[in-house]
Amino acid sequence: MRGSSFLSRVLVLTVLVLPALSQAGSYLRVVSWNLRHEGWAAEQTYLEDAQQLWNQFGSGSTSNNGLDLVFLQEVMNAAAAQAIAQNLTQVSGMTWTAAVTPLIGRSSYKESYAVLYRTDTVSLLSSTVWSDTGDLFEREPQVVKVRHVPTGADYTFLNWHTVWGVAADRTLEAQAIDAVFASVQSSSGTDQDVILVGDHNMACTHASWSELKAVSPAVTCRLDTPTTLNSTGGFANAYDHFWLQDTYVTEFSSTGRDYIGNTKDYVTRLSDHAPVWLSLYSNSDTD
Ligand SMILES: [Ca+2]
Ligand SMILES: [Ca+2]
Ligand SMILES: [Ca+2]
Repeated sequence: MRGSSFLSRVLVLTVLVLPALSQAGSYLRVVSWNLRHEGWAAEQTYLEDAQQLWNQFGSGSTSNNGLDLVFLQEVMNAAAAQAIAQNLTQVSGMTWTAAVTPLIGRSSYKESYAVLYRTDTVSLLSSTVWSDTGDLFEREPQVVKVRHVPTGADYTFLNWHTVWGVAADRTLEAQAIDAVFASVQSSSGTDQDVILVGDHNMACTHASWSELKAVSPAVTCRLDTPTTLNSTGGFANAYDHFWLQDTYVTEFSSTGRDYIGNTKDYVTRLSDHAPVWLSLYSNSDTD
């Protein structure tokens, strides 16, 4: 009796102590994706969109399933984003929810942005739209503040779909986004981690980004790989990026283009952009 009582006390102590000792770090797994006029009649493959997101996170076919946070561009109505969140809940077995911006654009053609997140691993602190004084942007960015629940780390994302227009229009927007980045960065006394995501319609090696790169501390492009698909399923242009300040975003772990099983089928039915992924590792909220 005494022996088993001692043993059970040891077991109880072990169970109580282990969680306190573990202090495990955790990855926040992020995807950004231009879905191609999502919600229009030809673009309603919501279950397959959710399967692509959940099953193909990471650059290889054997990557582990799962992700936590998704930024979408070219959302044509709120119901489309909500439908993808519902299908993510079904595919993953975790609860997903969405926050969708109003439609944004200068003409009758407008798009929304959306953020989708797992409620068990991500707290949405705010979702707003940048106040575009002077109308510098066709689609001013969505500003999203989140907290990674397992570690408490906070991040601020700018979700942005740059104008298409002509090359000069894109250059003007690229040369204006540095002020948005710097303003959002300096407006928070508690979170330093600003990450610009989205479809930027220009390679990040283009000279038009020099002002963004010159923000202090320096902003660097952490993904430079072809992400758009031509009609035969070949990768074409490196338009989708993650921009961040290495000085602050020490949580950066890795990034890449999501694996796509059949690019011809994918470009025909799902999108002309691959999803791109970002992993952020933290133990706690540090800045
Ligand atoms: Ca932070
Ligand atoms: Ca940080
Ligand atoms: Ca689509």
